[in-house]
Amino acid sequence: DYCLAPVLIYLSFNLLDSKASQGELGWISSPSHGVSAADLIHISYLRAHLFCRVMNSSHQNNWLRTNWIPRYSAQKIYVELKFTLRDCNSIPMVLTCKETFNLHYLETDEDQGSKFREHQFSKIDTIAADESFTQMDLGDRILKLNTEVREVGPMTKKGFYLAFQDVGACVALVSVRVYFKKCPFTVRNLAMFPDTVPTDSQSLVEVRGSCVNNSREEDQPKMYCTCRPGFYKASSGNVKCSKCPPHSYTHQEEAVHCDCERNYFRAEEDPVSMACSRPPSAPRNVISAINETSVILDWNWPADSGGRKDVIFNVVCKRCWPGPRQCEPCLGAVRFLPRATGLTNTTVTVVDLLAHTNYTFEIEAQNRVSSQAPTIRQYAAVTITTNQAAPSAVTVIRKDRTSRNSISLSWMEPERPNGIILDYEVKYYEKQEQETSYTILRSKATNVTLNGLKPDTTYLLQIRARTAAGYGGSSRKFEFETSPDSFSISSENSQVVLIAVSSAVAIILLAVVIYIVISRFCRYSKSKHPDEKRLPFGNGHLRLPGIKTYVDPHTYEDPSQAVHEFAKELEASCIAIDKVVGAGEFGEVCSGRLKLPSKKEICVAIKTLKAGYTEKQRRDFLSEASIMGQFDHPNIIRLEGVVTRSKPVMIVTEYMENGSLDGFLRKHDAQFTVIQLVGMLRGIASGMKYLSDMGYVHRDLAARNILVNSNLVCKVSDFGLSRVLEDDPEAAYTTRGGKIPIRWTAPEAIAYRKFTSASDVWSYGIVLWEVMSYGERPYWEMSNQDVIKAVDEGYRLPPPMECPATLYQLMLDCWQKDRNNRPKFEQIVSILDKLIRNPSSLKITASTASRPVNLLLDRTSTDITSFHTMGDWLESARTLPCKDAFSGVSYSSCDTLAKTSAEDFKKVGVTIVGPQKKIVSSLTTLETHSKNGPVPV
Ligand code: ACK
Repeated sequence: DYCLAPVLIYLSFNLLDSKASQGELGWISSPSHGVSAADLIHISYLRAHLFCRVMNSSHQNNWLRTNWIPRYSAQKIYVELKFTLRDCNSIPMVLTCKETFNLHYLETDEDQGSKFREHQFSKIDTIAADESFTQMDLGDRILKLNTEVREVGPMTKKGFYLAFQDVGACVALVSVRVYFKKCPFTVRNLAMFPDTVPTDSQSLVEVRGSCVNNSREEDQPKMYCTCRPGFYKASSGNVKCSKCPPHSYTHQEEAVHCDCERNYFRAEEDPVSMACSRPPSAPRNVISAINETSVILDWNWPADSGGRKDVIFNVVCKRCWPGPRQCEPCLGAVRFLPRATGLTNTTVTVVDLLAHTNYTFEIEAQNRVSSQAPTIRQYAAVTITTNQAAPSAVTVIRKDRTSRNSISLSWMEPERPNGIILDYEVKYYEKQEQETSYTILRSKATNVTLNGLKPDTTYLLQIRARTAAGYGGSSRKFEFETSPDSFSISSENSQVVLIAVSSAVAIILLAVVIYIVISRFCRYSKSKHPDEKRLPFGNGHLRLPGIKTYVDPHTYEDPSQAVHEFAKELEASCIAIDKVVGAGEFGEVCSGRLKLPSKKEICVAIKTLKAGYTEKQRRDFLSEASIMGQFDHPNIIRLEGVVTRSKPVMIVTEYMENGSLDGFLRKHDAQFTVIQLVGMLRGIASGMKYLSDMGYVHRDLAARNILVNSNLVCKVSDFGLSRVLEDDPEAAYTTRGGKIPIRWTAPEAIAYRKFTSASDVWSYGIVLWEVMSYGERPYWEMSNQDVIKAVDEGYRLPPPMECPATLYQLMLDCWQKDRNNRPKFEQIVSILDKLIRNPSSLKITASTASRPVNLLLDRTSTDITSFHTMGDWLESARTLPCKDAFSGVSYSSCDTLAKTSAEDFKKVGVTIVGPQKKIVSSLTTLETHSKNGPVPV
């Protein structure tokens, strides 16, 4: 038996850690208005005590005193301060400014409460900002983050206070940690070593030990109290030193944490066990898709995210002119959707840009340590030129009729309208008045009659058109005179009369010919079965007796015939366009009013086909109307009609005041009751049931394609054929060449384009998730490839925050790999109906996984993943009666689960809320496991 003499490790023992305290520290300040614990501020990610009275008076003497700190066995204590100190040069017009503050202490045998006398304190040191500070760029202010450690002692009394004296600096004290070091009692190799508190931290302390009973001493047992370089120990207790995490080091012994390597940092809330990280590199491959005066920017995740997952993007817009560095920040009118800063997705839409203007967008990547890094911005830039222009000038103006007091004019639409012409501005004045007084008239039509003119007077007139892009150029000045005679018909006008008469004759002849052709064709059509001119409905859908089936407009030889079969032709004069509400693939989407003869005026949305379209674009555009026109359901957007016989070509639908569901939910984050959300979801499911009954497969069901009206009724929209996906910015090309909105699409549809109502059910599950997370992007910033891979490997989106377990179960059911196991829309409607009737079934929430840091791949982030079998989980939850009751039970649907009330759980012995929730989560997960093998959720 013998004793070795190895090394013992110093551990540091905290006497005070301000950061560890969640609430108020209760420190006192003097004078009381100087600094107080209430002066807590939040700077970037930091919480700090602030004293900054540099503007107040030239003499400052502010104190902040800690509570009484018991000394225990400490002899030497260490005070570690983290603070930021404002650079005096950066503060204009200050009365007083220091870049230091003082650290004091006072030893006492007992707590003196709030009694504070500054002269009793002894100064430990003047604390100045370290040279090697890091900079945090907070807008225009530069604050410097410092860490300083001071050693005090040996101490003799039972406890002590620390105090911070500010004599006119601007300091934010971020944290105060007070600790001492000791090698705790240990038994090693048959020798016992007592608690050893060193009086001096510099040298190794020799610790003498004694042999345990029944062992023999050959040499006196000895150890050394130290902590090896490269290792650290963050907390007290009999645990080993840990190796410094990546990108950190310590050269000193007895380290309580490791310092970050150069250019690596720790965010304030990072644990010391976490690797040091650095700011991300710039985003990559920025691409822009310009649509008139809006642009969609898309980029790739930075090659290096700095070792962190909390990367966000900020977009800076600059308007530029030709020439070097001729850019200035965009004005406030430019809007970013969803926003310009703090983006977690790699895309943003910028709208309301000026037409024909150059812009540069800088996309910057940041993470939580970016603020500590030297101010080098990591960004990628893209320069674009918007391509929408205001309309060109009106060039052709005709005088139709003049009288003594009036004149009637008409003109032609500008050659390049560049959008829908909202109205024309007609400006006129007496020639001899030289524009000092003029009159302005607005006209929606291309003609106007100016009344109240003086007889026999010369007038000048200019016309300009207005679109969403603004006013076009003015026409040249047009001169005309009022006549002394009333109703004199000009020679031009007699030509017009002639042209009108001959046109009328031609139109009548044409109408007669068309009538004969159509009536023959109808007779021919009626002689055949209706289906003979249509293809059977796709996707193996069986025709249900008594239910209309959807007819694919592409099966018509002439698709415009389909439009006229399913959509009502409207007169353009019945439609008044009010404003542009959005941009579609084929042109603007406007709001307006439709007034049909002998009907009430209604609000409508008007989709327009922009000028310069090809025949194919016209067909594709109108195919949406051909599809929509076949549907008649309260949860499907209603088609009012189409305008195809005049330009612009338009599709007119009912107006949905709250726009798209995704944007609507984001705008009203957390503002609805679960019942309201379920009501919306029920509507969508009911609309989808109707579509699937008709044999129509939507293929692009997503919250962005659902519209919401003022009564919160949700309606399915965005119908079309191949173009649906071409149109959708979410759709991406797959390796097989098709364009698919990956995040919303079922695996079999991605893999081999198997689009069915069952794949629509998968998408419905994603919509369900979008609704319950108030418009969160499914799978967040994961790339499409990663989404495909993860879904294929069995990962599924976690439950949104506060999501009722029943709804999460429904999502999981919709995301069954085998499409035959997914519920039908009819079942979904009935499940949701039951939930609405029995709201208590919505009270049990699924495991509240807010956005997990590691997204889907973090198996440990949700408790429901940690148990391979329900038995495992129950074992761990120590709810044995419950285990007995549940083993062998399989919940196959939300339906059954909904009936499992809190009362039922009580019956089997689970009374506390936590495990109850866990059980629900585990069950929903295990159900998925049992069907598909082990599926981590
Ligand atoms: O989110 P939003 O306001 O709602 O922006 C889009 C935009 O047009 C482009 O699609 C809006 N929109 C489309 N159809 C309608 C409609 N029927 N009623 C109201 N807004 C609509 C949509």
